[in-house]
Amino acid sequence: MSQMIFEKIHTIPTAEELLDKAFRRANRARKGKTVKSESSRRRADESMLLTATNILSDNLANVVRQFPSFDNIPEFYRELADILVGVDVLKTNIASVQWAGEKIHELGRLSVGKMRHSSDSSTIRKAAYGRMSSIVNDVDKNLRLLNYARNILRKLPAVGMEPTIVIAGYPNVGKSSFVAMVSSATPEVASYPFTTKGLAVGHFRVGNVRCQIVDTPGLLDRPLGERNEIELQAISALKHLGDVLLFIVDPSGTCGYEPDDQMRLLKEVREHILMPVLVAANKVDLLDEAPGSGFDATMSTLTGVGVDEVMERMVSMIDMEKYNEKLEALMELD
Ligand SMILES: Nc1nc2c(ncn2[C@@H]2O[C@H](COP(=O)(O)OP(=O)(O)OP(=O)(O)O)[C@@H](O)[C@H]2O)c(=O)[nH]1
Ligand SMILES: [Mg+2]
Repeated sequence: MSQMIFEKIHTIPTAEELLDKAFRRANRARKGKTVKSESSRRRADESMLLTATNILSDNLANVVRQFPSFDNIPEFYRELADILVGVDVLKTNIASVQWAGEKIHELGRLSVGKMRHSSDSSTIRKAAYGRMSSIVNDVDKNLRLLNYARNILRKLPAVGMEPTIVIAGYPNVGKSSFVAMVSSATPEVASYPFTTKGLAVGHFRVGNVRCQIVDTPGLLDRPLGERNEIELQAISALKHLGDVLLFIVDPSGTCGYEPDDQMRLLKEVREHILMPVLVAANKVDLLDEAPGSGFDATMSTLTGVGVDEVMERMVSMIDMEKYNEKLEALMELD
């Protein structure tokens, strides 16, 4: 039960590619037709123009159709699309492409009508070709932007409706290491901050229940307005996805940040979310003594010590009753 609404958007052609394709097909439509008499010449021009018109308007309409209506998609995906590209930007560019497709359709229809009352169908066809080319060239920038957006949006993970653990914490504390250890996901792990730049979803099973775990980018303790695009994705996941949150702290400080700063972030996060939180101190393999107070669990995502216990506690914290209510609410939306 997981789907990703941007996954099926195909590569979006440039103006040049569209025009090449349309005029190539149009030329092919002429082949085989004799051009001896005026009426047969007109038929050839008509068939060329109709072919070019259809290819262009169908392809442009198809670009538009592939994008979901941004007003009707899950909040989580709308927010991500807004962070990564801008929903208004997307809508404006889609509208331009739609307009171009309709304009070309109309132009083709009118020009074919004109041909029927003219002795010079070829001039009419060439004039129509010229105007179509300029309409398509005008939306080249829109097509390119939509293709750029498509390449970004299709990388978003599919998020299912399964019970969900979201991981959060400062950069470099071991979030991805934890996710890699307990689930099917293989996130990138590295010894520098902001390694994780987007969201990743892994799966695991508890008995016969399938759950998912969401790895998020690191968050710094700072005002919302100063957060970068990478952090905003993490916040979006916190707001919309989790049934329970694992907040990882690195009390060793090898992540490059003070434990006090990390604890301040925890406080801020708690103020903004409703789900239960488990606070785990990580990298205990580096500590000589117990990691101080404020932690519900300790672990090392390097050696594996304590990881199973953290996982068991997280799963037991998922309020299945609440989860089922959420699921029912989502079903009703469909
Ligand atoms: N000693 C020790 N190192 C660890 C442990 N867990 C993770 N690390 C190391 O800490 C660094 C950061 O780990 P990641 O899992 O990439 O951390 P992250 O929180 O996902 O980082 P960002 O994605 O950048 O926010 C890596 O070099 C890991 O090998 C641990 O328990 N002990
Ligand atoms: Mg990471």
